[in-house]
Amino acid sequence: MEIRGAGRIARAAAEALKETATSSRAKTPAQLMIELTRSGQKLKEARPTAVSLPNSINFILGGASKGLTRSTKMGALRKMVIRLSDDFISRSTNAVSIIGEIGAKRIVSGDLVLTHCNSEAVTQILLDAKSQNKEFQVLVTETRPRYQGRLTAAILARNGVDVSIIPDSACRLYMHEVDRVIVGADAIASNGAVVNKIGTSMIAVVAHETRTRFFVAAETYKLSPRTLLGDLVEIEERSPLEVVSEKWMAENPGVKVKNPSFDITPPEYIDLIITEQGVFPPQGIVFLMKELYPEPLPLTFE
Ligand code: RI2
Repeated sequence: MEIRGAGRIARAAAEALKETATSSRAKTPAQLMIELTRSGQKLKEARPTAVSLPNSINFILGGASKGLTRSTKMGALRKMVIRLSDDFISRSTNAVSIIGEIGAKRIVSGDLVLTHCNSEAVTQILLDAKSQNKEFQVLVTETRPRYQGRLTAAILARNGVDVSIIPDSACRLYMHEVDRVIVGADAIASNGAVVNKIGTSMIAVVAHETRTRFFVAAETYKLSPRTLLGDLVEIEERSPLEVVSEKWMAENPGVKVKNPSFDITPPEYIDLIITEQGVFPPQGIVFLMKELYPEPLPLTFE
């Protein structure tokens, strides 16, 4: 949790593979590929829900194994992995900027926008809108149990945005005043369902009730191609100590504590998914997924 946000996690994984390639003592390209695959596997296990993580690793290692021939020398393989990692990182930061540009068009002066948790893509949209001199207000949920909403609120306030934090449970009370909700995504399934920080789906239901627009801002490496094969996105279950203290648990041994980190918002609660490739209704996301991941399944994702 020192590195949070699905985009940042993916870029950190790319940096880690670059580091493996640079510092490896492998003697042959085959040994280096084994080492990189092990690193990739370990990285993938770090956060099971954010699909940006395996997508980043598959982009780099898939690219390296495609470019590898019998005559490839160690130095060339190292360079290839470094180049692919840098390529992923720059595509990722570029995607966030494009999402900012596209998404800002949907913010108008006078808006009250609600967001949940801390998403780089959402923050970029709000900061772009602010830099276009649009005057709007933002409500940010606390995002229990780890309060990442405070990070979002602090960034927005530092940049002159009129922002208030509200308890997660106050969403329904304010929703009738909200013009649009914008949240990020950790994974998007082939049916357009969005996996994001716990509480997102509850906000979506409340927005649906008041006919408030509900947007998702996500780079395309948040699309989960495995869901085309019928796989489900695993929901990370985190420590109970994020919810209650060790002392409280010891004093109340009969109480179990559950702490899922993400939930799933079905496509019917989502108006638009804003990506760096354009805006899509959730029902159209499957076509984008097939275009971006055209290779025969399931070999690509092993
Ligand atoms: P960006 C975060 O998860 C939040 O759920 C956020 O909405 C999502 O990743 C996307 O964030 P966590 O890593 O990639 O804080 O837009 O558990 O920054």
